[in-house]
Amino acid sequence: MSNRIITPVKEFEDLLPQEYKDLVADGPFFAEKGVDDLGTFKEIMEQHPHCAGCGEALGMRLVLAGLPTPQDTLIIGTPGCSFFGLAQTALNYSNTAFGNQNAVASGLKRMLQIRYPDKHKDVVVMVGDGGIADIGLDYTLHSWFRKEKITTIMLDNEVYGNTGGQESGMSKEGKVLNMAPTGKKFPKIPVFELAKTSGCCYVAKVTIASPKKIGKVIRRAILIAREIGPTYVQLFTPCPTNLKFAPDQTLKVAKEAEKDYYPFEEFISDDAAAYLAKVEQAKGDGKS
Ligand SMILES: Cc1ncc(C[n+]2csc(CCOP(=O)(O)OP(=O)(O)O)c2C)c(N)n1
Ligand code: SF4
Ligand SMILES: [Mg+2]
Repeated sequence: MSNRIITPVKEFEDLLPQEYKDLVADGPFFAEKGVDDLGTFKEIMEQHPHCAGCGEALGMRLVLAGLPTPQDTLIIGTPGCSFFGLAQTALNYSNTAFGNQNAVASGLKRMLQIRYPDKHKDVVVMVGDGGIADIGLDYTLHSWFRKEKITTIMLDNEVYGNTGGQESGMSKEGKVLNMAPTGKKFPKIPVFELAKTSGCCYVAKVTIASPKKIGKVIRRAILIAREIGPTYVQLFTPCPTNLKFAPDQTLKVAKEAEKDYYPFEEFISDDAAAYLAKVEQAKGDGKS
C-alpha cells in the first residue's frame, strides 16, 4: 500500500474528521513505531466500547502498536468481545463466522501472495480463547499442519466474555463462572503445546502485564510468518466482568498470573531463528 491511499486530496481535507487527519500526520503507518514509542504517536485503536478495565482492549492496543507494517496488515476476527474494538480500528479488518478465522485467513493469505507476489501482506488472526480452543480448534490446527503463513493471536480471557460467562476450554480447572456454576471440570487446553507440535515455527505465551514483551513477540511472530511458516501468540487478557475482579485490578491479576501459571515462554524453530537473525541484521534494528 502506498501512503497516497491514506493521504486526503486537498479538496476533501476539510471534510475529514480530525481523528483521520491525526492518523495520517502522526499515525504508525509508513513509520517505524512500536510499543516502546507509545505516547508519541496517534494509535490505531485509542477508543473502544469494552468494559472498564478490559484486559482484551489493552491487549489489542498493545498488539496493534507492535505491528511491523500496519498499512500492509489484515486482521481477521470472529465473534467475541474483540470484535467490538477491532471493527473500529484504522486497519483492514474482516470478521468471520465463529471459529472459521484460520480457514478464512489461509485463503486470504494465499490470494494476497498471488496478487502481490513481491510484497509482504501480513494476515493476522486475532480472536478469543473460545474462538480458537473450542469452536475453531480444528480449523486452527489444520492451518498449522498445512504451514499457512499466518499469525494467530489468542486473546485468552479464560471465558466466553461476549456471551455472558460460559466456560471456555481455556478457563482454569475449578473456575466458577456465571454459566459454569459448579466449576470448570478439566484443565486449560494446552494450545501452546499443540502449536509447537502442529507446525508453528514461532510460539509465544505472554500477558498484558509485559507490554514490551508483547511488542517483541508480535514483531517476531509476524516477520517469521512472512517467510517461514505459521506463528502463534497466546496473550493473557483477563476479563474483570466475568472473572469478577475490580476493573482497576486487571494488571495486578495479569502480573500474578505471570508469576504463577502464565509465565513468559517462547519457542522458535531453527529455520525461524536463522531467518530472524538475517532480517534483523539486514535492518540493523534493535527492536528484536
Ligand atoms: C457458530 C456460533 N456459535 C456460537 C456463537 C455465539 N457466540 C458469540 S461470541 C461467543 C463466545 C466468545 O468467546 P471467546 O472466543 O472466548 O471470546 P471473548 O468474548 O471472551 O473475547 C459465542 C459462544 C456464534 N456467534 N456463532
Ligand atoms: S466482558 Fe470481559 S472481555 Fe468482554 S468487553 Fe467486558 S471486560 Fe472485556
Ligand atoms: Mg474469551
